[in-house]
Amino acid sequence: MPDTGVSPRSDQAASVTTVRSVCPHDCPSTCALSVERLDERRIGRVRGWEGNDYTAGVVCAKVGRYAERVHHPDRLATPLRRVGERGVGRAAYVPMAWGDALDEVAERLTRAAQRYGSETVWPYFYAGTMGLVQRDGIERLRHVMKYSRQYSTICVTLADAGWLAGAGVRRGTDAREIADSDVIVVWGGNPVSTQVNLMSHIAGARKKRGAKLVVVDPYRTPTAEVADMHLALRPGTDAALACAVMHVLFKEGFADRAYMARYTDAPEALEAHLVTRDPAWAAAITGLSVDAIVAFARLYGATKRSYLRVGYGFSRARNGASSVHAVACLPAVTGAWTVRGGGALYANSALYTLDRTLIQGLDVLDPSIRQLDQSRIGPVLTGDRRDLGDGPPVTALFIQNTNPVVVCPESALVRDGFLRDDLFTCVHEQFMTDTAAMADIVLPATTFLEHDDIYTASGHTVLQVARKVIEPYGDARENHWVVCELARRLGAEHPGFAMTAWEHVDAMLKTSGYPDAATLYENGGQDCAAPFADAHFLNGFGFPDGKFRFRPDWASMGPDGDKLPALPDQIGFDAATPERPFRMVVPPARSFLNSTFTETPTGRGRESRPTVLVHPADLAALGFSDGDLVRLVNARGNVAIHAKPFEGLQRGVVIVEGIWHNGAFVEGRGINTLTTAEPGWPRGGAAFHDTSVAIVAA
Ligand SMILES: Nc1nc2c(c(=O)[nH]1)N[C@H]1C(S)=C(S)[C@@H](COP(=O)(O)OP(=O)(O)OC[C@H]3O[C@@H](n4cnc5c(=O)[nH]c(N)nc54)[C@H](O)[C@@H]3O)O[C@H]1N2
Ligand SMILES: Nc1nc2c(c(=O)[nH]1)N[C@H]1C(S)=C(S)[C@@H](COP(=O)(O)OP(=O)(O)OC[C@H]3O[C@@H](n4cnc5c(=O)[nH]c(N)nc54)[C@H](O)[C@@H]3O)O[C@H]1N2
Ligand code: SF4
Ligand SMILES: [Mo]
Repeated sequence: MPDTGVSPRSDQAASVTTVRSVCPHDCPSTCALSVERLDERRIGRVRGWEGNDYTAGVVCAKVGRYAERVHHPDRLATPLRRVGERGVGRAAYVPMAWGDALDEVAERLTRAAQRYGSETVWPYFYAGTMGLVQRDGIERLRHVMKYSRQYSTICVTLADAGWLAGAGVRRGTDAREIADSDVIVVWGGNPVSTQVNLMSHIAGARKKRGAKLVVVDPYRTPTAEVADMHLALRPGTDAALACAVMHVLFKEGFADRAYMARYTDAPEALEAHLVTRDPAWAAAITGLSVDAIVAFARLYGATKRSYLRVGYGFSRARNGASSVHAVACLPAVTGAWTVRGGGALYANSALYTLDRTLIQGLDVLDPSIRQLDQSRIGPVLTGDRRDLGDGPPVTALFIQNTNPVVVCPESALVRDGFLRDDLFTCVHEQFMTDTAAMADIVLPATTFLEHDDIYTASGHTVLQVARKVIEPYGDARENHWVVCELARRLGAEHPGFAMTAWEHVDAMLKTSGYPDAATLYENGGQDCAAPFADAHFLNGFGFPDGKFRFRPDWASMGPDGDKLPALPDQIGFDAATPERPFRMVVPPARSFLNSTFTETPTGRGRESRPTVLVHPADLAALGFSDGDLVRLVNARGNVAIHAKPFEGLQRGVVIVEGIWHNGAFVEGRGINTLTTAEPGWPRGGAAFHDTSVAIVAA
């Protein structure tokens, strides 16, 4: 019998039901949820839905406690008009009616476009919710109105480029096959913190077959802590490690030459190229020992049942695409792709063949309209001609689903831009974030529990839909409604503005050849997993000749393709210098999701305060002790932060976890003050972990 998605719970009052939903956050897990509905306005506990065999009943602690967020007393309840200074927060605003707020936003966008042309308006969004209707509907408004386009570079651009350079298509071995793996390598990812379900699949393989877990990460993350082998390399040196591992694979007979002859482009050239990339060479670059590199290569090479989980962390440097490509070559050398439990997964996004035309208004996209780089919002708003070209300045922003004042690099520039007197900003948000606090008009947004949507997943293979679980908080409205109401006032015409969110879900599913929305909901989603031979590329990789590329065509991928090596190799990055001797990595915090959950009491409580982890010997050499306030400095600015000794990293490397809001820092400047907005190679992408700093007294 199909699960209707709603069932009474026997151990609670009759009115308490559990309703299925989907976690909307920007996380590869896209968990299938089972939400306790206490009444039409309140939820209780959120659990993983057992009916999805990837989620398998597990969710992270922060979403388990979602009641804290959705019923938070600081949720935005009404539209607000700013009457005080920018950056102050709630005290600077007074409530206003929805109709007045939308009228005013529409009028300001129209006036800006009349003065400077439509490209002066920049609708700006990212992934607060990953639901396709609520996230991407802003694109439809943009394209109809010919507003400046957004090149979305903040997250996956570099990793995508690196993976696609070799494999040609974004899919890989199903994570459920980990049950049959003997070695699992988590490279540049921290699933204990950032995708907890993966850990339950890994735990299963360890228990069942004694599988070994290897983690490659510059510091001892919670995932590295539970691993059998942790390679704590210097940040940005992954390509050197991958090359040396391949050197050993070739030299010690672990390379599968028959596989390579059939499935790869240039095995002989690769082997010849790697002769000089031996473990001693890589040891000098990575800071790892020769023994550790050889031991890892032998462990990896000894079985074809090796599952490589490619994380995002090591792609977030200017050389990140070449690092990802080098690492992705490993299973193509050993032929791990040929067996169950073997191969690699970066993302499964190619499995969902959805027609997004109606939601995104792709039918009216005008490619001659300029495209601005999302991660370069600082330079864009401060008038950098590299970004604006000979086009007009950006004088109006309409923002949904993202918190750029906190999450974007070079945040001092971002802040300067938002403070411009001639800039009109409207932010649609759930909370008074640092970005909302810069807005002229703030609009209150629903959470995923208060609206309908459809969700793809990158870490698993199930396409899911979710319906509203409770009524919206206060006067909060969904993104889709706001986009349609603005369209009406702006005179934007498109059939997509006359449909409900659920109608969009249904229409997209039907035109894409999937079951309709109601059926998908009843069935708890649709598993889009590729057959074994496709998932393992036994029918070829994503190129016309079906061959994995050891020698990628970087030049065809973007304007900076010429900066990348012909065959996997270590190339330059923001190396430490005598003036800035520390390499800084700024990875996610376990209790936050980007800057989301920094508002919840347990999120904040668990993470305590912004902290820089420094090797004890470095801390002592600098003359500081545990808990001292220090200053991290580079050419982009400085950040005062408390220091903590930490042994789980190399000397010369420092870690600052979490995207704390700026006000959590003693001097109000957040960590992205120090990160660079220089685009990665070959086609952009934010390089958050590509930073060198000095540490001085605060
Ligand atoms: N709890 C929590 N979960 C999250 C998020 C969060 O903020 N908090 N963010 C979500 C988002 S948007 C994303 S994109 C994913 C990110 O998920 P992940 O795939 O985990 O990627 P990152 O978080 O960028 O980085 C993970 C690890 O990469 C390491 N790393 C940094 N530089 C290097 C390097 O040069 N080499 C190697 N080998 N490792 C390096 C970092 O130390 C970190 O431990 O997680 C999502 N899930
Ligand atoms: N230092 C450092 N900076 C980083 C990273 C890092 O690792 N280190 N990671 C980078 C990465 S990978 C990413 S993806 C970006 C993420 O950056 P963002 O996409 O900005 O992610 P969040 O900070 O979670 O902000 C999302 C906002 O959307 C709001 N929101 C959620 N749902 C809805 C909705 O339905 N409607 C509306 N209107 N709003 C909604 C939330 O309240 C939240 O404030 O950050 C990047 N910045
Ligand atoms: S692990 Fe990721 S997808 Fe799952 S509930 Fe937590 S944030 Fe959501
Ligand atoms: Mo991300």
